[in-house]
Amino acid sequence: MSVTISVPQQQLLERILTLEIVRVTERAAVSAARLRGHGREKAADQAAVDAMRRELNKLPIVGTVVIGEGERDEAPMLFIGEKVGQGGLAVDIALDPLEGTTLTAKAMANALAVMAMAEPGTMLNAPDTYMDKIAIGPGYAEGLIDIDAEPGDNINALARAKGVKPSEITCCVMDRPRHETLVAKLRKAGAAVKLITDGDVAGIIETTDPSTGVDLYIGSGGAPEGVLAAAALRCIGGQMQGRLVFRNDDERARAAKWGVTDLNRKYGLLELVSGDVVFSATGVTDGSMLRGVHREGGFYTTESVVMRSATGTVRWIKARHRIKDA
Ligand code: VTB
Repeated sequence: MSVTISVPQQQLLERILTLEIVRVTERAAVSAARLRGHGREKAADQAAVDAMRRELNKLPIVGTVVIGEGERDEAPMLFIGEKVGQGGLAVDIALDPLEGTTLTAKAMANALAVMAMAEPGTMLNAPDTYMDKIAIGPGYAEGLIDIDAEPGDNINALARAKGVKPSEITCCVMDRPRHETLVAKLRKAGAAVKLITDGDVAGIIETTDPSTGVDLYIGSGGAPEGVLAAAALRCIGGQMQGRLVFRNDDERARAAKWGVTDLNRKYGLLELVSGDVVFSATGVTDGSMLRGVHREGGFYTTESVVMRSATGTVRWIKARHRIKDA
């Protein structure tokens, strides 16, 4: 049931939700972590989906999944359009209960449980296609990098802005044959390239954290993941651009169904996520920014990051959960 609430109450609820949403990603992470290293992508994803849905349904929200596990006919749960929550604040939800199913199945670094909640109608309804993405962390002049510029020009601009040589710039790129030319161009410009097998939400967030050593993210990955990463950057700062990539008419039709009219549009950060947003991620496997789930004595420990765009507050939350309750 939806209730009408006044603006101050709405803000209060949004603040409360900032801490509530971490429970959702924590639970998803703990559930998926039980299947780390077992080679069962689907089972790990399902465990995360079930847990996330259970927790979402406890929140005081009227939530609509706008980025989820897929369309209703292909995803029994957390499908696009699914309503979740107990009733309360109306929010749109973008989620990836297990970002990095393969990373989890192989017990490799950087698998996350991820979710964002935003004002209704303010996140791009990204179809399940690829998206070309480019991102850097905060503190640079707006427009320093551009998805349409030559990779070498972006490297030079970033190196100049940082006051370093291009050889001191590190780019994160997904290790895919489709990126061969891109990687060659980045290296020709003198940059170092850190190749990742999966998980570009983490790859993009890494650009915001100097301790990761990643300065620029570039390349194509999932469009839904692009919106989730944009939600994080809206909170933590940074720049990002994206453009949907269509491989066939079926994908173009999907885009049309979600209201995308200009198929070649270049989306800026504020067009990917325009409204106030809260974002939460919990580590499933150990990663560059978040430790994964560990078993210590009678507890599971989790590490999460929760952020809010309205204030730019970023919280790292370590928690322990009694195993018998988890
Ligand atoms: C992308 C990326 C994700 O899977 O969707 C990728 O955005 C799939 O890409 O972070 P390929 O089709 O090239 O394998 C992830 O890496 C993990 O879900």
